[in-house]
Amino acid sequence: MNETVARMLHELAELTELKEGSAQAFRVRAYENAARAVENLDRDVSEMTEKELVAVKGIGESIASKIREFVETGHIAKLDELRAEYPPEFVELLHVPGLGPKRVQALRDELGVQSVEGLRHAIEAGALRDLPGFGEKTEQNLAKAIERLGMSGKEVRRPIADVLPVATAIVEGLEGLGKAAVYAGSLRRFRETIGDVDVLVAAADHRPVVERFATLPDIAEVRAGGETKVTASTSTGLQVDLRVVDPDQFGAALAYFTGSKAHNIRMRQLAIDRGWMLNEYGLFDGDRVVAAKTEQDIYEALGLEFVPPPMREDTGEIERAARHDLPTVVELEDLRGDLHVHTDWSGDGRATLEEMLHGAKERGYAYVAITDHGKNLRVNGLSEERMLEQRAEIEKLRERFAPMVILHGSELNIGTDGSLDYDDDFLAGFDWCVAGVHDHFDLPKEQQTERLIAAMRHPAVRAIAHPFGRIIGRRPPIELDVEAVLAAAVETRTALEINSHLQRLDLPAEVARRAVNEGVRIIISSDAHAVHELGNVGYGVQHAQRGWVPKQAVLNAQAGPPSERSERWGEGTAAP
Ligand code: DGT
Ligand code: CA
Ligand code: CA
Repeated sequence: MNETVARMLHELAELTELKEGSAQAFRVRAYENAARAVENLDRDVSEMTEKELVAVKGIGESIASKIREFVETGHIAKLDELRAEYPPEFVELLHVPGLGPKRVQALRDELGVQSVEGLRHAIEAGALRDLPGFGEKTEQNLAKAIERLGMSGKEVRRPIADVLPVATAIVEGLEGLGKAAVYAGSLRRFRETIGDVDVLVAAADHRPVVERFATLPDIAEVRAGGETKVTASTSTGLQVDLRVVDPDQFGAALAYFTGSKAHNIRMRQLAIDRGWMLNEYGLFDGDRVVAAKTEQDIYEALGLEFVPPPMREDTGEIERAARHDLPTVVELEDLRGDLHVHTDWSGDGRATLEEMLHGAKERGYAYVAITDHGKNLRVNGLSEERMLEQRAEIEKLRERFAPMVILHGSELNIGTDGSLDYDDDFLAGFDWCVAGVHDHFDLPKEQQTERLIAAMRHPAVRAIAHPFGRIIGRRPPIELDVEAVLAAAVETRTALEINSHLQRLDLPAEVARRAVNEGVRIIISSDAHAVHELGNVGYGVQHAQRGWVPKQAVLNAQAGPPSERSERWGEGTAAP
């Protein structure tokens, strides 16, 4: 329940900002703080009284009563009111880089723009260049942003970070009504963007499932309903398809609705080659059921190795699975440490050093690197002095957390010329540093590439954090000569990160796949700023599977902490 409540509070913040602008900035902040507080609670809000809620730091009386309202009724009247005033297509305008509440309002009031698609038309008609506060340059920038992020067009896809929490809440709301409730489709394959959510429930009796589904807090409207198949949409306009299936046919339905369509077509052809038939009800030889109950049964009956869902895109996995030669992709249990973690020593961290170390220890890690921001990050970087203080603090904690090894490092900022935050002597004092681009995302390709490679050449830089700097659907990737970057990573033995933050998932999967083929080392990091975010590596792992990343290529899947510069990972063994 906490995640759902936090999501509602974030939405309240966003819509309040849209409506009131800076006049109500304190209220916006209050919603944001409360959302954070709820995310970090270790109790479920549904079990807390209003009084207990108010006692939580960051939650005031008015918000506590809204949380109780939501727990009791599944609605927040204030939120419903704001949603009616600002429909989801309109709110999406806020996510166009360069647009804020003020500009969005102006677009609506002056030009009648109601959606990103509407904005695109207005730009094409040249309507923005004479609008006060906009101008020709802004018009061009907005056009470019919309195009690069693929925000408009017939098929609207949403960033996975916006969809996964909703889908998870829906699936949780359906638990206990049958044998299993899961999401399938592109979400289970962990695509970066999602068209719609496909939910499957295995239950003999479909009625209670369909009834419960319609009452879930996230479901706003049921658009088309059959006995076992319902299409609905959420309060933010996301489509959700529900199917209730016979438990004996669950595996067949799961395989079918997980897709991808291209993967399914190949599977069905394999069945036909054997004189069988494959559909969402099972694998059949005439009337005889060959397999239906589990996905494993179906893959096995077709002579295939089981294919992890993120790999089901028909990019070679069928052939490899038929030869029983799929690469053994990294799994969550393989991770032995986390090499990119923040604390409240830099201003954006929300947990203390000790809390983060506890969290790492509880995950059973053999090692963890504390990598707070380098001093050039103006808002919250650490001076040399503070870094040394932190190092002394870590020294004191080492024994307590043994045998977990604590590395002291930093997330360095790569300057436009590839320079780093501290002088070489100081940098040499760290155990492990990652370095990332945090500004000047618009440099031309050549300069951006040189910048990254220059940083890789520095001996203190052991990995490049979130190499493309993208925020999925919000900020396009920086332009890089991928081939040159991968070659430099091999040459300098610098690892490339898969940042697990759901909005980043950076390296992109297709680049990760190329990287491991070249022998580049990968780290899968949480980039956690709070204890619960250490668990985000679960996302990073699924994303890595989409990039066919094998365990051996992952530096933090190795037993001990990285001590020296690592070998090219594939040396002496065949590439996956
Ligand atoms: P999305 O929603 O665009 O992000 O992507 P998916 O993959 O979730 O696509 P969706 O929701 O249209 O369909 C869910 C799954 O159902 C899809 O991955 C495979 C299966 N499916 C849908 N249409 C077809 C079809 O025409 N043929 C086959 N073989 N499978 C299909
Ligand atoms: Ca879908
Ligand atoms: Ca669908």
